[in-house]
Amino acid sequence: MERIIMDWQRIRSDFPILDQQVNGHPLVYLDSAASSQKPRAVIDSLVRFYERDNANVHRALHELSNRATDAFESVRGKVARFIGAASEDEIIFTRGTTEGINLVANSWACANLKPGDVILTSSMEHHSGLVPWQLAAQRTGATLRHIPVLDDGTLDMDAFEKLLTPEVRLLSIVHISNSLGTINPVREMVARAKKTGAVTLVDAAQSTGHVPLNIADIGCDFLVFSGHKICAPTGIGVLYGRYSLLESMPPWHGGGEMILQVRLEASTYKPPPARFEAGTPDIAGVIGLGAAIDYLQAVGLENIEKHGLELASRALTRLDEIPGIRILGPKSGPRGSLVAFHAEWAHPHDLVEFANSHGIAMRGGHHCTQPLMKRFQVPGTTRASFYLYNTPEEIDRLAEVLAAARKFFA
Ligand code: 7TS
Repeated sequence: MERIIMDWQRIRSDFPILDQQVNGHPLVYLDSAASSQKPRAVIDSLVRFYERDNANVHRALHELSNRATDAFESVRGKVARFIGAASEDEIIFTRGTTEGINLVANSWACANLKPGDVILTSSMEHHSGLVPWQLAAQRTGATLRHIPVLDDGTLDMDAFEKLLTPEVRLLSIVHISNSLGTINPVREMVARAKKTGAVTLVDAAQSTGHVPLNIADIGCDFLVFSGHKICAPTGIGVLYGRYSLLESMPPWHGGGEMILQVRLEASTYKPPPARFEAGTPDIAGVIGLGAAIDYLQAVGLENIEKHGLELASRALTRLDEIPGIRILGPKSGPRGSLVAFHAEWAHPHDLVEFANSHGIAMRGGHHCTQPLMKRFQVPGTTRASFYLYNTPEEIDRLAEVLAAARKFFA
């Protein structure tokens, strides 16, 4: 088989922001799990849109509005193909993962749940996979259950089997943990939950754009992700919903463009996806998302996945050599392209500041997963997260700076 050697340095040079010095050192950006950088192709798509085609969509028949509408709507199909959805009508544009989950919680959950019903999720969810369900449970009288996390950072699948009783109406599960790097077996979990009749939602914020994704393969009813984590602008995200479910759901936000007919007392609504997209959408964001998907697909999701795993494996090996560093999450096998750790000789915030003074960008703290920090009895962690523009040399630089930090703090 022909082996394709990817030129990751060339890919890196597609990202103008990376070519700079920070605190006198070349920037090493290791915070892509929080937000990714943008390639020139995405930045150019925004400039082009605002310089040539900018107008509101779906409203007018003038040339610019037609162009903007065509460009906007063409991305819906592109997203559907990108994630293997059956139809572009199953793609709803949101502000991001958080808004997608809140939409399902406010629309589907509030319309369908009642006292006695159970929402099953896990203890490794991002806060946006916990709080919307807490609010929905408070409003409907439903109960929350959480699948525990084992010491190795994987889900307790025996507990999952026990918690998955017929009362479970919804399973909401993160695909790749933003704090552990664990890849959860979402396909198996969804299949299992469907047997008991539960609706399923997958939080793919950390997996979309990092690994090949296919809705038909996962089999879930809902899937959410954020554009800004996959090289697209901030403020745009996607909720995938199975059409038959979307069709049965009431609107969440009311306003322009989601209606068929408005009377003073009551209104009728358009079918999905328009029903869930009230008001002027983030038109430029959608166009940037389309450019980001084109970019990622040109590099190839399999290549990006392999590169991410290579970087994470290198980081695991190099960090393991530094005394007093405890790595959270799986130590071997497949994992997301991030490594989070606790250094017994420094608080995460001090460590992140030290790294920053050497040009390295990381995140320190609870990463919006407070229950998980409690589970592992750490005040927070330091997290290095990678994407297609990172290189093995940057991992070595991270190890070098962490070794210097140990000398400095210890
Ligand atoms: N779910 C997961 C698994 C996430 O990692 C994040 C963001 C979200 C949901 C929320 O995404 P948003 O785009 O709506 O904010 N995670 C992180 C992070 O790890 N550091 O900053 C944001």
